[in-house]
Amino acid sequence: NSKGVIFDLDGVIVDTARYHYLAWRKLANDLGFDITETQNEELKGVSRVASLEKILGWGNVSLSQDEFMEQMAIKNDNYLSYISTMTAKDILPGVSKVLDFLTENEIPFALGSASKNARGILEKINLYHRFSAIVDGNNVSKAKPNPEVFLIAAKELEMAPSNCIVFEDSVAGVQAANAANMVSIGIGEKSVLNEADHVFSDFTKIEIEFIKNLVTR
Ligand code: B16
Ligand code: MG
Repeated sequence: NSKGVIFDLDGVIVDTARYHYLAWRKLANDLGFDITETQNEELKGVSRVASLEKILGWGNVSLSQDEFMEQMAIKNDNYLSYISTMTAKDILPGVSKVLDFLTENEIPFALGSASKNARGILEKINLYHRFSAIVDGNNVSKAKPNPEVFLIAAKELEMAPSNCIVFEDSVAGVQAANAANMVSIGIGEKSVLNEADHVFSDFTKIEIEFIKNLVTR
């Protein structure tokens, strides 16, 4: 088979985006300001370091290098406590059906996430062993919208980038998939993800027939 599929994690397979938001919001509040849902869109798919830089800019707060590292650690601890009880039940509706179809048809799939917590989350939700390759925040040096994460995933799948299909919930991730010359499928709002080749509000809206057409083309 000549096609491969790459999944983002946060906001695509599980709804961890809202826990990232809660943890960042708590950090901002503790520093004396607030962040909005709209600002949060700009944090999706963005690395931990780049997220904190953006947030501090919004709040007009400057931190020493040590304080910066400390705030990142606090945010991550809070995030990890929010997701500590996560199980396979937290896999978003419609996702398992697509993974099962790919497995049954021997279409390899990879993870392409900005998160350094990706492997831990995949273990919690019992999907770790299902992926042919896992590329996460520990494996890349250039954050989305740079295509690096998806290009490494394609290489590990032994697929040409143009034969890869990417599922993404973030603007930065859709841009990364497009820059990698892959088919981009946005999961979320059409008005936000208008650069994607296709957009669905969630996986329950995706017919298996649609996936079949993409991977057998
Ligand atoms: P961590 P994804 C991204 O994951 C999240 O969308 C983003 O909000 C988060 O800041 C980033 O991972 C880094 O996560 O702090 O866990 O390393 O959407 O690319 O799967
Ligand atoms: Mg995401």
